[in-house]
Amino acid sequence: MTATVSSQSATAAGGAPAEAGPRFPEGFVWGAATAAYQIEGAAAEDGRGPSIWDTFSRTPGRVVAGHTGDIACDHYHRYADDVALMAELGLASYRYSISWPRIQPDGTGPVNTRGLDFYDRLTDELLAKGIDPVVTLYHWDLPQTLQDRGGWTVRETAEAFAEYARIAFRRLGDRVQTWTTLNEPWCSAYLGHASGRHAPGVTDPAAAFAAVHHLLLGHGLAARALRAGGAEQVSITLNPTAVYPADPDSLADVEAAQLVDGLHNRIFLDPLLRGRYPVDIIEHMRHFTDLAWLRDGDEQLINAPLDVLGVNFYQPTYVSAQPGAPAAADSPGTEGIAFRDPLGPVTDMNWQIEPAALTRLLERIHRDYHGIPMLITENGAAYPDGPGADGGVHDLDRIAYLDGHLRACHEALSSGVDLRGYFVWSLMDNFEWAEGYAKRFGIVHVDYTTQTRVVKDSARWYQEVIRRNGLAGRARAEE
Ligand code: IFM
Repeated sequence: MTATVSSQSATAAGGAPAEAGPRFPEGFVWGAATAAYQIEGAAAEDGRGPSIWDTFSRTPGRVVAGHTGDIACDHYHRYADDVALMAELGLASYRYSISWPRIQPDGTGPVNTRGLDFYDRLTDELLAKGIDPVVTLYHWDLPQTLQDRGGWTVRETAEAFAEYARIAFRRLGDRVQTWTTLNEPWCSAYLGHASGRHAPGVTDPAAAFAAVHHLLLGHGLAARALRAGGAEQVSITLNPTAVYPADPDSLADVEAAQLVDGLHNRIFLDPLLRGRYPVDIIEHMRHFTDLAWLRDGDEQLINAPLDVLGVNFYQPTYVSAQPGAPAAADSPGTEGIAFRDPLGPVTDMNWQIEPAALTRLLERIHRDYHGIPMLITENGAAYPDGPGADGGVHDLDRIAYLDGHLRACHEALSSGVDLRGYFVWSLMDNFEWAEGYAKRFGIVHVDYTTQTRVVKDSARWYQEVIRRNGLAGRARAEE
């Protein structure tokens, strides 16, 4: 299904023609996203077992200021108020993740029904307020017991993941239509196993590639289990990036961009949507691993039918050839390539702001992967904002970021991309992984001492976008 889009014109009160902004297709889904470990807190409550992020955040030096997700936004206890806030903002959908160690404290074996009860309550609360739940099964909080047995570097974890998916679906499948298996396996594999900036903190390229494969295999096995259980929509969320050669006229830079695209994007997209790892990337990985983990039939399992692809987008990537350069810490296999520092405006994460890169990325995925329907499952910006003297949070820079990226989505829709919806990251400020609470992505501000929520101006702006199913017109230059 490709929706039609419009850019309506309107007449201003005084009768003068006013430029109206882009409108989104009817049924375009407006949502917000969060993840379990980043907001729930209640880390040791109701039988939850430890995850790799509990271990990692307790390890000195891993997370800014020693922050942990022990309390986070206390959403575990405040979920009803948070859902009321979502309803007030007019969200049609809410993307949350389930904490595997709440459901199976050891990753396999006994099911902790009190953990399932929490997601039952949350789901019912959402539905009672007319908000459609979109569930992610894995947003990085692997049960520590599974890590102790090898984590994502071993096949057993992929098999355990399918069983966990079955358990979660059995409990919530009567109310949740959209099931996302993994969030950003690139991060789990590369940040977790190459640079070690994320849990479990491993620094070994071979382990990173093994993790890529077992995450994808886990997705394939879980997707089958979900489908067999009757799931209506099965998806996975990736964080693909638009990769550009720093100098488009340099053949060496173009080749560097192709390799980075392969290691970042095609290594996931090709097996998922074409049933084969890209040949150039298989050959490249042989420099680091014997690929013993790749068994006959695995690629077919990974190629389980997908109803929708989740796309998380924040920033583009620019690379150039630089003979002799070591691999970038987060990107194993990129020896001889330099990643350019951001140019122009950046967010508080030092991430380059370039909305046009999102349009280009969506168009490229649409073109190369059979027009797969997509959802923007995350997009947003961190800024160091907080309540001012009047008590409000006037986050104009975040509004500008979101506005620009929504226009980029509209552009993609206009060129025929099958984009079904947009989820802002994030509903509220939360635990930003290795950055702890130092980076604020929320459209709702959280005071971590009092747990007070303050609706930022960006949330009010988003509320208005949702209400009109579109963006405001841009001021017209005087003629
Ligand atoms: O906070 C994260 C989220 O958990 C996954 N995607 C990127 C966000 C911002 O870093």
